[in-house]
Amino acid sequence: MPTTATRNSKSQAVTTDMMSEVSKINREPGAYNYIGGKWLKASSGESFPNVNPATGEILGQWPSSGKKEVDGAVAAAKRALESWRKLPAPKRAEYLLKAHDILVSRKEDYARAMTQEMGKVLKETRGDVQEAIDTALYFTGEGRRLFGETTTSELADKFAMTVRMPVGVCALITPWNFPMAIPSWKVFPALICGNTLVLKPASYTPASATLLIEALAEAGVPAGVVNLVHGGGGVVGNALVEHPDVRLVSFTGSSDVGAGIAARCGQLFKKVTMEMGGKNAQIIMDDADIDLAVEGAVWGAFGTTGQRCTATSRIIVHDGAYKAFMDKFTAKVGKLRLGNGLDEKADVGPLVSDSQLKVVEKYVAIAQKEDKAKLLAGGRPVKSGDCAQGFFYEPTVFEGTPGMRIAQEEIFGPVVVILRVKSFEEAITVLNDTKFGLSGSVYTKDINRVMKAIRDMETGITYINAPTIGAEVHLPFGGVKQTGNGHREAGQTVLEIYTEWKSVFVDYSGRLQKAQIEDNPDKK
Ligand code: UN1
Repeated sequence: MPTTATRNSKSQAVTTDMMSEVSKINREPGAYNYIGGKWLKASSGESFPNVNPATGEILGQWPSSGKKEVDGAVAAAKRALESWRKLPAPKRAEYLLKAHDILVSRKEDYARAMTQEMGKVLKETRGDVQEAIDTALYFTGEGRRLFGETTTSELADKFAMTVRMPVGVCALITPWNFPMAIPSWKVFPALICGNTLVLKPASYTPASATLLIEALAEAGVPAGVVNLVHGGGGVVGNALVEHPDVRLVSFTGSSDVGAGIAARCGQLFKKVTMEMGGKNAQIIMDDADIDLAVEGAVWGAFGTTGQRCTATSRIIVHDGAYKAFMDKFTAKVGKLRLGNGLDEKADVGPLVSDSQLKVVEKYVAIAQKEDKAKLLAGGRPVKSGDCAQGFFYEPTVFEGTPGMRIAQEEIFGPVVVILRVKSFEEAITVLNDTKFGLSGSVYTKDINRVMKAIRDMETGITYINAPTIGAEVHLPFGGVKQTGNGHREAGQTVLEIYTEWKSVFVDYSGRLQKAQIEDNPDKK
């Protein structure tokens, strides 16, 4: 997942206040925190710029918040909790449905704004908004489910059931690569379950999260239920984690940051969910449909400029498919068009920032000097023509071996490594040879291999004849090993995150019955 990095501010060119074009809120300039139902600036008066990674333009100034804003937001969320948790879930769902309708009606405007601040191409930011729309609708429906269970009691005249309770005030810390979808995965289920929340979005993509929160504010969600605080992870994120009234922290981001948050939440006895790194692989067997596998590999590796936690960063090719696959794959990679994501002709946008570009440069240097991998395509930043001012890097392909650093460490950029194998068994072993376990894919027509892949891949998501990216919101999302800490977002499984179970016993015998101590009295 994305690393937290310092924003590059070398190219401080034209200022275009992008939010004034897309937002429907009439606000003071820079008042993008949403606390207790009010749009506010940071009390320090300080701000940070939002930079378009394709052009270097500054798109706006965002509040650099501190502990004061966090305290205000958590206090507002705590105050709002009493009435929000008691509002029947179908009523809570009505707000979600209104927010859904707003997102549908503004999808195109929001996607354009998101491409400007994040860089990925328009068809992908449209998909990002669509993922938020799908999530809103799915959890609207959940308002009339939120099922518990009824069961029998071991004692006579006693009824037993389970009910779901909200957890309380939730702190949601989200990344820049899916700047609306990932906040929506957390915000909508948290709300439908009766929690109140404070969202801290990545500082590379403050507008996308703000537009999502605007939709909820406009839908009439009561003041304090949803709060938004912008600023750095070191200040705002930490203050949220430390705050005694925050009961749950849900984090998506880099493994380094996640490990620190998880450890601290452990000490503080907070519920904590993590979604972090991936080193996802696509296997291409000798019986695969090669054209399909090529198309999938290009999309999986270079979609979102490789900046997905589900991105394909290793391609495991069987000897029998090697020549046919490699010829077509490298040819197709060479034809990918880099450009500003607003240009419908661009296939691949820039990296999100100069520091992310530097991470890619660092790994390409490691691949060549330390790993001694063979460079097959790309390998250079692009600093000319339409790409002159942005953070662009050529789609890059190496051939290497499983132990190399580029085959083990998450790069989060347009770099993929080819690993050649001799058998299906070896392919699965190589796929599993990583500390991560998010997503994996196999291209084959052999049903026995398909079933073995489903059984043996150590991943939270497995694709058959499809790339490693493309999860849908009604199925669990997350991974095994160091990708996470055992939770799953999306689908029904996310309810396990945003609710606590309560077991309820109703004794209608009119006398004291002692579980485990007395037998059913009728059988005495
Ligand atoms: C991510 O990579 O951080 O499955 C999220 C996918 C998208 C979500 C990706 N639906 O690729």
